[in-house]
Amino acid sequence: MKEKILKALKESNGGYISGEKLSDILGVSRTAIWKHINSLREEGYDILSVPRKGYVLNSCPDLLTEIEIQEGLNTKCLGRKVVYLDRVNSTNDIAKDLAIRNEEEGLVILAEQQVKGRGRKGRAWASPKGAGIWMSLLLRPNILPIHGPKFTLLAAVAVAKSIREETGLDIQIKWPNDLVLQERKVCGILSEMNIEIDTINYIVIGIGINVNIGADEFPKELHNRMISLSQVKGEKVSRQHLVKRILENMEKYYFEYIKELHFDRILEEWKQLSCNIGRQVKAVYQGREIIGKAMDLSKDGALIVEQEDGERIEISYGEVSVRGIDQYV
Ligand code: BT5
Repeated sequence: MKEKILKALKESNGGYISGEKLSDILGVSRTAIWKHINSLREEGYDILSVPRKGYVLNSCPDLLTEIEIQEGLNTKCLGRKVVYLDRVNSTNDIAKDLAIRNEEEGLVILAEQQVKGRGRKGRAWASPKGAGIWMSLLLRPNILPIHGPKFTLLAAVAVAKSIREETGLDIQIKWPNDLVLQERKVCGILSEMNIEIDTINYIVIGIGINVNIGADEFPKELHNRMISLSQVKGEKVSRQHLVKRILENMEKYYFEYIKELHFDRILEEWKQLSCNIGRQVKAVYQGREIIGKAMDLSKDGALIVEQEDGERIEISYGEVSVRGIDQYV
């Protein structure tokens, strides 16, 4: 009912709508309407009531509810269903649970806070309440599992592009799954796949973005390694707008890729957004320490590093530190 009232208020486009009319359309008493209006106010909706005129919606809070995300969202699949939760362990875990229960591709999980947000290899991901985007997307691409890792690169391009479009900030991608601003991490992506020999059952793409987090809200030990969009922009950034933009861009790249399995365009965009290419990097790969210059990406998305002796190594998984970032100086 609350959502129906909100929808009616939004549809009246800044005009008044009387309690009587609302109660007629929705078939509940005016007292019930009033109670729901108060509950919406508690969530942060600024709803004015004027005698003999009715209610008018002045402004909406930056919540990531289904109704807010779906408003004006231009996608066919991603975000068709949105599960919005206040506090979860990890949005990826919820998405995986629902995937096993045959939830359809395009499902989006969003939470205000994660208490056990995860990075790769069980590392913790700080996800303070109300100030970030902690989101997981469910995809079911009908392609061979060998192509799975490409979705992390695809997501990195889609998210970086969306952040650039929404904020104008000069965000870059650090291979394979970090987005950085001013050499600090602002976003991480965690893709998890469930496969059989020749089939991908599902991929969950977890995206964590520090949006409106103040420096003092980050864990102390991460202070000098992470940053938020608002810190760099100098003002708050709309989470709603950014989520919608990500879903739209992500869907565009995803459909384009699975239609023809051409990865070249995504790779080209990835390279343009990369902070690795041309820089000194260090990695431990297959038990060997590799130090050299990042030259390029292979057609499958591996990072090609040229060592001092001229030998070129393709790093296809793991971590790569970039000189100047990651305390590698
Ligand atoms: C990642 O792992 O960067 C993937 C992070 C994915 C988070 C999303 S949020 C929604 C979904 N649900 C989840 O539970 N996870 C996903 P990795 O490359 O392993 O980086 C982890 C490292 O980043 C940590 O060890 C910290 O050093 C650092 N870190 C932790 N929280 C951070 C934050 N909020 N911002 C920047 N860096 C952070």
